[in-house]
Amino acid sequence: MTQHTPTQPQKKYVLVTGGAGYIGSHTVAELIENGYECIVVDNLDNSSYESVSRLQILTKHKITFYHTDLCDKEELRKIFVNHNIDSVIHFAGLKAVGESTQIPLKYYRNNILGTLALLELMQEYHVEKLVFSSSATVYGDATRFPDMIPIPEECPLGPTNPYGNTKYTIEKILNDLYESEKKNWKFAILRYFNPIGAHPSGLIGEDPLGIPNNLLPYMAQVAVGRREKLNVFGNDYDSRDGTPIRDYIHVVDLAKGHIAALKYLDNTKSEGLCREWNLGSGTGSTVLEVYRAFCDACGDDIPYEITGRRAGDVLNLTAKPDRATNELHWKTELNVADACKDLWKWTTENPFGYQLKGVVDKFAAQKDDFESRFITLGEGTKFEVTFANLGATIVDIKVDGQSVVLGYKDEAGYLQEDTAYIGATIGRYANRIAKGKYTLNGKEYQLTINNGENCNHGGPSTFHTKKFMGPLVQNPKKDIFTAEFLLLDFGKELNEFPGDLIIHVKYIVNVAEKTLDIEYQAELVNGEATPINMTNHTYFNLNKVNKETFAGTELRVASARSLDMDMKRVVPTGKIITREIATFDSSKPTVLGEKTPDYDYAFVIDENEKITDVNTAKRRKLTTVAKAYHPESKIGLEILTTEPTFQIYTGDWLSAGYTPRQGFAVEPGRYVDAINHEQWRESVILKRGDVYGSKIVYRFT
Ligand code: UPG
Repeated sequence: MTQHTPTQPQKKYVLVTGGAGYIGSHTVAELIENGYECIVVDNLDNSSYESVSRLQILTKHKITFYHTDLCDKEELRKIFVNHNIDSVIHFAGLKAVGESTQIPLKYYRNNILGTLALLELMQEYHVEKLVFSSSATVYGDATRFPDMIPIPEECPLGPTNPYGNTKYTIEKILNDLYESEKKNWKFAILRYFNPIGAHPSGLIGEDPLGIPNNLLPYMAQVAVGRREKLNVFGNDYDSRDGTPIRDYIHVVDLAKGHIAALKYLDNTKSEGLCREWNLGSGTGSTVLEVYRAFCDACGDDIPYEITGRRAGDVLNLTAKPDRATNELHWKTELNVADACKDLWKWTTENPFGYQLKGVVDKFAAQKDDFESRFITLGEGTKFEVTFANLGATIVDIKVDGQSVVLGYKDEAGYLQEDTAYIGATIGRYANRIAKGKYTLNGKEYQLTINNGENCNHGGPSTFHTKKFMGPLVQNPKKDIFTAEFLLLDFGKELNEFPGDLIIHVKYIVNVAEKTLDIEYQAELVNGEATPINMTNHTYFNLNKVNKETFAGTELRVASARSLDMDMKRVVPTGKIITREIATFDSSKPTVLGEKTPDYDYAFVIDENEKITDVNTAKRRKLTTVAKAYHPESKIGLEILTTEPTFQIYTGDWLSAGYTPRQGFAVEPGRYVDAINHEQWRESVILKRGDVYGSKIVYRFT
């Protein structure tokens, strides 16, 4: 007998070609917002993977990415083989009108052949729905007709440049294909008017390479000083102020038009269809009107000069958007002022778009593996830090060109079985949980034992083997770089920790101050509560350039008060004792020798403070907990944290290609095994609706 179980609504997989580009990336954001799953394919010819990386942080969603050229049919085929694609939104193509007149063959080859390969594969793999990114450019100069402004879809077509001809040709191909197999195909052809603006988050926007052709990106570059002045191409047109009229449409509205079209294709009763829709606002604005709106948004009258007409420009391109309103139930909701405001936010927060000076993709596990990047921030400065997606790991820190931490050159190093968690983000639960057991909300959990009789650093669900999404890399101020990683820790596979977590790891690199701030944040999005305790597991050797071990390192700590340990079971007894270690007011530091002293103890900043809050970043001040200095390299390190305890480990069990005492770790965190100690327990239980938070700072001198 067939068993019927209630089925969840099936997610739609949409293949977005050109999804890393301007309109594509905004559409991916809307698709995810509307519950679709996306696969992005892009040759990154005129776009950057950063947009995809940022989209993952923006949407808190994994986006599968292929660095593939549509013209490479066999590579493209892999996507159809690997995924169950339901529909395609096809943006990929070259799009500069002026350039297309210079290199028409490249435009025809790229735009037409790419589309043919895509359609052939869609036919072969029975993917029948396509939304095509066409353009108002297919109408050419609609003012050649007496009554075609605003422009309806019925307006005769007549593109006037090779780029427009490619869009026109693809429309024809789609029509011919539909005519040949009417029942098989559902094609929505969207003719865009002038897309402008950026996502209101300021995280994604238009990032033209070289000198921008279009009005708004050009003005934005003038406003941030990258260009001297705006050239207004002619004020002798027959319009209210003599400058040409265009139908400018906010890119978010435009993106929403694609969702409307996709839903139309999903829901239409027709067996097949091939139909065009204008996506415009229906309102025309002159160049000077847009100029004024942009100056209002940026609070400055940017310089401009009226120059001669630009070849190929026409007086008026305004849409009649009624068909989209009536059939797709879509219309614009934002205006030119909104677009200018959002463009200004994008521009000021990303004056050089996605390309940041001082940020370098060092190497990935293998070419084109964008989930496995090693990204260096502050390249070429006196403080460089390299991060990996794997474990949101600190791969390297260079102070004045000298590496001061342990790390591997590729991912394989980090995935060795005898891992020492080098540089990694530790979670969901850092440090030991006695016998790997805990109870929460009346339920008993047994974790995998991986350390004596205990579970250390979260066991098999540990973060150091997980690929974090992102990073979102920004350069918000001179000398400051940030990299934000995100992990969906939905732990379902092992069921060792309850609930679904969204984990944020944000690194702030200040190259002038030589500081690295680490901010952890976690939010429970499903389930009632979970134990949590995060830290970073960097091993330092401040004298690495001179010696293999850290011997000679002078160490001081904030407090010698330390958790008493049951040394047999390697878990705290619950008592606090004093250990022999130099504190800040000691006359002499503790010098770490070749063999001794060997520490693997947690120290307590203030044993009288009752730590109940799961968010120390919010409630507690940053406190310096340890200071280290090596007289040979003359490099100093100070470690600050909002956490109440810190583990000092002199690396006496170092493994995975390293030998004992090549690096020492200082791991701030909650009380060890707090989940099993009533007096500490509250600080490691994250409940639904609360936010876990903590902060660590590494400051070098
Ligand atoms: N303009 C200037 N100075 C500049 C850039 C543009 O005065 O530096 C004027 C230009 O003359 C035109 C208006 O601004 O009147 C808009 O120009 P632009 O932003 O280049 O857009 P369009 O020429 O209208 O073309 C855009 C797309 C094209 C698309 C078309 C659809 O580039 O691909 O087909 O909009 O309407």
